[in-house]
Amino acid sequence: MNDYWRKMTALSLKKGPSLFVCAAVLGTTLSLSAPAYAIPESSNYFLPVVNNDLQWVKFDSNANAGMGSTIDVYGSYFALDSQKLFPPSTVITMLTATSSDMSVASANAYLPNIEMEIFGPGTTEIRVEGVTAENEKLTEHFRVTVNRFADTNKDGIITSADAFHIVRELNRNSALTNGDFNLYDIDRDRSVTAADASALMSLYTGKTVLDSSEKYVVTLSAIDDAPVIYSGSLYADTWVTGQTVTAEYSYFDPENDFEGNSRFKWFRSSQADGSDRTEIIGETSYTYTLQQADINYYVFAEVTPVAASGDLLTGQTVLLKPASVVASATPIIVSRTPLHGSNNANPGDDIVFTFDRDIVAVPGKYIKIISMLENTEALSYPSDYPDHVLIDGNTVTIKVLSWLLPSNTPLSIIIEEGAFEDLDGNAFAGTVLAEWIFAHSVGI
Ligand SMILES: [Ca+2]
Ligand SMILES: [Ca+2]
Ligand SMILES: [Ca+2]
Repeated sequence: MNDYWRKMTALSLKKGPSLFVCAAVLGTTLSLSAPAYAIPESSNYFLPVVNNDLQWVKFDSNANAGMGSTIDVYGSYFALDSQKLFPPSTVITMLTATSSDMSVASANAYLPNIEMEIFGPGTTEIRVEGVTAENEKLTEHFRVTVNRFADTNKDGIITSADAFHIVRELNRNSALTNGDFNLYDIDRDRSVTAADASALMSLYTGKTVLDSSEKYVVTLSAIDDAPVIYSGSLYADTWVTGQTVTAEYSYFDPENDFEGNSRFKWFRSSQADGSDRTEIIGETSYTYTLQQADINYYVFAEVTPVAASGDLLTGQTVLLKPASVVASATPIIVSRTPLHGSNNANPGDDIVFTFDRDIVAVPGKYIKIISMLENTEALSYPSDYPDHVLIDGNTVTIKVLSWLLPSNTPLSIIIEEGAFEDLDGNAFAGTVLAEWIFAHSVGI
């Protein structure tokens, strides 16, 4: 049992629930990996494995200080800790790792670790995918480059040109990447000097026997990934008009590219799943204030993550769903008689309107009936005038009007703002001229 294996077991026991996942994964693949764990092979690559620019991984396999994942090496394998890749607050329930070129290296995941085995020269892309408890996928790509030892110019063969390459780079005083530094350090003394060019020449001409025939130099480097939105939701104190809805979410970028100007769109839909949603034009902030037009609709947001830096700035758009249909904060009229626009009302009929909730009349406010032809007030009652304005729960009935109203003109009903309020004191917004018009039948 080597250190890696011991560490994994301890981690699994500590974490409890993940033991299950870990055991399940191991159970299916142990037969393949077991020999490597049980009897560490001699390595086919030189230490250290170095990291050019992966943000979540330490400088090289010798490094212990700092924030990133250590590069744990054993035999021809090395392993990385995905807990250093994903945000600490994020619970990853499933982890997979794949390699684009299995002749270079394989990749496997044993939550929380990612394990690579080196096979041969070349470059492979490793894809790591973590699945959250909400089944959202967080993806990271990076590159594993395997160079033949001493192939400093990376043409696949070892010749005197590789020694000259080192000399040229020294003469230019080039700033070397971690990986190139490691590759040029032929005598493995952790510095790159003319002695490395000499050692390489000796190796090439056969003067020196160095255990190099099948050994490699391994370098990790970053591939940019687009940012991701996950754990998103819409928050509102209550889903009523006038309230502010906020798009809340987590943002992830494997290269730690900070969030730039992520984009927001808002929609309303008659369906709880948003299937028939139409865009609310002009709303592009991460917050949105619920409007009268949203009443009885569901309001959605689409968030498109945009990174401030990187090669892939824009990620996948995510739909955020509301907790509830939108209600009116204040009483609204849901039905009225006569209907708006009708031209055959019976002058003897009562005028009736019904609210979406129980209401009471507020003293000092008026209901006015306007004669549209002359634009004059045909009638005006206080809303708390029980002789003519009857209130029953959520219904208001204006009684006995036939001999008071002109029959030769369209009529419009104006209800003053605040003429009624619900039992919590939320005032009715009122109706304005022409919002509710009807006419009596001709000839009466
Ligand atoms: Ca990446
Ligand atoms: Ca050296
Ligand atoms: Ca990125």
